[in-house]
Amino acid sequence: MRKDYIERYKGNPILTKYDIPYQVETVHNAGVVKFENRYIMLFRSHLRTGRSIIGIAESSDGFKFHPRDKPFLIPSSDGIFAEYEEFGVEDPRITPLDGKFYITYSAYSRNGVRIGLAQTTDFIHIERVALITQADYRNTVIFPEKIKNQYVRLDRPHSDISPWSIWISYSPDLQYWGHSRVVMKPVPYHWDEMKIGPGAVPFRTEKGWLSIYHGVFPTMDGSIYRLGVALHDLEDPAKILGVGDQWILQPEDPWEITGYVHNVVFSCAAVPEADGSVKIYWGGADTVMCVGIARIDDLITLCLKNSRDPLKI
Ligand code: BMA
Repeated sequence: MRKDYIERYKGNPILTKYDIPYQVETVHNAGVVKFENRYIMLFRSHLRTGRSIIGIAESSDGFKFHPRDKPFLIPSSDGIFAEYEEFGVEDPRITPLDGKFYITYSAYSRNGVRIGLAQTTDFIHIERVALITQADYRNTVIFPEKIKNQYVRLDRPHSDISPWSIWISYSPDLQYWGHSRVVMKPVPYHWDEMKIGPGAVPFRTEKGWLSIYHGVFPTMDGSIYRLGVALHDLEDPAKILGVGDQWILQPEDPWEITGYVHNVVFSCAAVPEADGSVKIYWGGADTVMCVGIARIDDLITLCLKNSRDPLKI
């Protein structure tokens, strides 16, 4: 029998460029978090320059979002951040932690792509904290709790030798990161064989941290971006308890198959709910925002009962 792990919301796409009160060409790859009984979405938009900025929208139910009149984060015009955000800011992820919200984003410049960290307490004011990687990193998610008194993140460095894989690092202060090691690699001739990267900010379950990641498969018609799921040990997230051996979402709706970049579903956010479900948000074809619902237990079962080796290639 056919099994879909994610039930797509019937009203997809939930946010597009036509909803935004200023001129943008896409609305995609958004971070979403709950804040004061609302859902806040920080979404990426391409401008006609080809460079990206980050906008903000709010919702009472997690499905119908209302964008604000102005963008939330645009490339800095000040100091070190200006130097490294010159070509745009992309793919925000939001981590609730220490009574604040930390936002990681890709900062593009003539020096490559690296990760910026910003913080807010109210989603009105935003303050940049630091640039937390060197060049050639994307897809950085910070865990929403300190673990053994350390901040923990997953990220995805680029490499000429190894297929692009998911790594873990630790920090005492969110600025200086180390003790890095690889935790998960793509599998040859598998749906994620070309590269993988962290997607949504991991969330706590009874069985472990659930992490929605993206995996890419190369075809004669370009790459296909899909979503998978992995379960990390609660006390030692470098240890992966299981990786689901199949994707949980692939491009199927017309706005996922066709758009700015075709055949892409790309997630930066998952919001767990009290009823055992999780809302998973993704960008369709780098053009629109979509949402779907999964049962957390189903995702855990997939990781534990139908698993593959996280590191064997
Ligand atoms: C990745 C990033 C994402 C994008 C994806 C598909 O390399 O640029 O922001 O969604 O490609 O184009």
